[in-house]
Amino acid sequence: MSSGINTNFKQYLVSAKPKGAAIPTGLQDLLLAVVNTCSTLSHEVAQGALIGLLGSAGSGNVQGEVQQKLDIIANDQLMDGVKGCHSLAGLASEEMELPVAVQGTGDYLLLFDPLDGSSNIDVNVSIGTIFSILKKQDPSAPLQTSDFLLSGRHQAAAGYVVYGPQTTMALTLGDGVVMFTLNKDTGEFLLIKDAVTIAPSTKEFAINMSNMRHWADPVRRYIEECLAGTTGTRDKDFNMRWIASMVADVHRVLSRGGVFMYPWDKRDPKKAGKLRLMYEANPMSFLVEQAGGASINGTQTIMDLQPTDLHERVSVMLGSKEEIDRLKQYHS
Ligand code: P6P
Repeated sequence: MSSGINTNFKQYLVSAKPKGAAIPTGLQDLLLAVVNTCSTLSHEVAQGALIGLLGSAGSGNVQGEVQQKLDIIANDQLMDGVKGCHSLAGLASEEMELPVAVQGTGDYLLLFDPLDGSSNIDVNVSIGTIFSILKKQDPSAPLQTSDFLLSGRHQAAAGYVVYGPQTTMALTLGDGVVMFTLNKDTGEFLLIKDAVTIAPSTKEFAINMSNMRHWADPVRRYIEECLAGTTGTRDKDFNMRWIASMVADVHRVLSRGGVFMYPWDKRDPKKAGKLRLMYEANPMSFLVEQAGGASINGTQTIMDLQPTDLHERVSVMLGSKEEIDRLKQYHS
């Protein structure tokens, strides 16, 4: 079956041939389990207060952030949803300090931010699930935390599900980007775009401007030039967006181009940034690169970074290639 519009996700997985080869059945099963769980999460997120799911869980995560009730529910449901996947050696989550063995051995490692942007839940702003699937280097060896410390180049698949006016999934298997939207009447994700591309140029940037006084000079220069537009050195005027939900901001970039930035700032002596490499920056970078965009930490390509810690943070600048090339030049 060719992957036409309205193909459902299972039909897509069975028929797609990324890089000319069928998707391994173990990866198909894992992706189906993740996406089916997100279909359930979409319904629960939409019910919110009606089923008592808003507000804080009264606990903190490994990041020191207040956990929302839905953060924990999403984390537990994803763990439960994939526990039967025979190809899944183990998983790691933003919400858990240590990885969890699933089969212990197997071809794949799953990493996820179960509900990114969860501080927006209580104010009804789009949030989402981000996932990254790594190829385990030695499938037969018992799981170790170090197994997860692979660069983004080792991803077999990456994607997100944004819970907004539509529940839409973006997915890459290393051969372009596809998008599906959830038919809430049937619970099926249906293909809506089979070749997502990011325009190389843009007039739109996304950054939290309240941090401006803390930025490094190259970021400040870039944003000041965008703000000045044609009254300064740029040949166009820019618009700004900031949803404060990475999944929603990146979905906009994938949908109509743009630049998304969360750079490190001078308050952070480690020069890391806020966003996490393994289960936020890497999966989003894989999608953006596969759609023809670029993703850097200022000086380096994010997917080339060799992680040293499961929860390490990274400075993120991603989106339309011409703008990311300009930012890289300013950082050189
Ligand atoms: P700020 C959400 O908490 C998140 O991790 C990303 O989804 C989002 O891009 C960023 O933080 C927003 O951060 O500092 O603007 O609230």
